[in-house]
Amino acid sequence: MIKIHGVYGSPFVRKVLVSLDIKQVPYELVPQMPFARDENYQKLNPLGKIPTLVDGDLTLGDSKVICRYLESAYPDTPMYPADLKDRARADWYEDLTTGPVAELAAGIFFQRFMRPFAFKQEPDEALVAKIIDKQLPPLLDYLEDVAPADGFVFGEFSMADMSIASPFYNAGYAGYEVDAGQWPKLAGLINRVREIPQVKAILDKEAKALGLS
Ligand SMILES: N[C@@H](CCC(=O)N[C@@H](CS)C(=O)NCC(=O)O)C(=O)O
Repeated sequence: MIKIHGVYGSPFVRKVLVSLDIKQVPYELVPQMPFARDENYQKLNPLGKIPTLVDGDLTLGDSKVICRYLESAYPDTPMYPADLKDRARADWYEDLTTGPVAELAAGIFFQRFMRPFAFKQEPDEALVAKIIDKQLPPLLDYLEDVAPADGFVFGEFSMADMSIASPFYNAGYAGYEVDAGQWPKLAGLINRVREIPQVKAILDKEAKALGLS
């Protein structure tokens, strides 16, 4: 059975688990905290980051690479659009949002959620303000152009929607919501993705894991 090393609450693990659930592929979630500097885990993933997939003799350590492998291995319920250019667009949106957008959202989550609750430290509000006021808005403007007024980016729900929405659930745990007045289509998309049954199920599990419900 496929093993996913990680924990509920990571925006990157979330994408992978949703993809597996939508494709109805059984898996085992092997608990692995991020930032653990665990030597055994670093043998699986030298970056020490979560998630890591282990499928027999295959070990992969990045959510984008894992999701693309799952798409090739289990194509019957697609998570990426079939059209060549749309597929390239989906890859780009996934790279953008799993990279720079997720890093900024993770900054808010880390400062306002992890520091006070996990490390008993004060958040660096100056850093949070810089992210919210300066660094995120140009990316949100771009995503506002990508997001549809209704439905999903490529019609059917796909990894593009999941990748765009995922970092904002973490920022949400830290009290940050995309301003629906300024970025209405993006805010609407994030809410619609939350209602996908497999996404909702994972979000419910992580709310329990994070002590939020
Ligand atoms: N590009 C990676 C990012 C993974 C990532 O940054 N995961 C975080 C947890 S949410 C992590 O493990 N951080 C620990 C670290 O940076 O050492 C992916 O998409 O899987």
